[in-house]
Amino acid sequence: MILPILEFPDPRLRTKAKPVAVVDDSIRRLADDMLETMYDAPGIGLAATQVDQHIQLIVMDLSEEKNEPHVFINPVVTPLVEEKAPYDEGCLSVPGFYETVERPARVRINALDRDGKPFEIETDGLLAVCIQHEMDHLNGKLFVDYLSSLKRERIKKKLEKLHKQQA
Ligand code: QAP
Ligand code: CO
Repeated sequence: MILPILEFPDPRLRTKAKPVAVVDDSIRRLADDMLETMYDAPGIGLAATQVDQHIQLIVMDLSEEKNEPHVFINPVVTPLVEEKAPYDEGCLSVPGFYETVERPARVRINALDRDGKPFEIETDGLLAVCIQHEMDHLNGKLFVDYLSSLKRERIKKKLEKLHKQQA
């Protein structure tokens, strides 16, 4: 089932997600719906916050063929280096806007998979960027928060105008 995606500046995007207590079928069903929603968009990552579900759940697929779905439950992300790397980021909740954001270049990810089994990855590149971007969603933060207030306000006004036209 394709779920509606909240768009900036919707205040619900500022909600802090709660940990998943038990990885059961309802969580797996939500993860599957989020993957379907992400592929349909199309996007490479989606946090539960963006579909108005305020639990610590992220889905991602960075593969060319869009055949490598990944699920991260209760993720913890730890920077491994002080060095920061720039990346031109976008977001399904900020459609049509891309801006450069700098984040720690290498991170460790600890999370549960869709079976509730813990795993650990150390990574850099796009996976490091994407997991940090999605973790921010679970904490109510958006990539536009890293921009100047002038840039953020411009994006907000343009999206608000589009939302009014759609209403
Ligand atoms: C987050 O973003 C991300 O503006 C995932 O019109 C982005 O999937 C992590 C999208 C960049 C790392 C680097 C954005 C689709 C998709 C748009 C996405 C749009 C249509 C964004
Ligand atoms: Co996003």
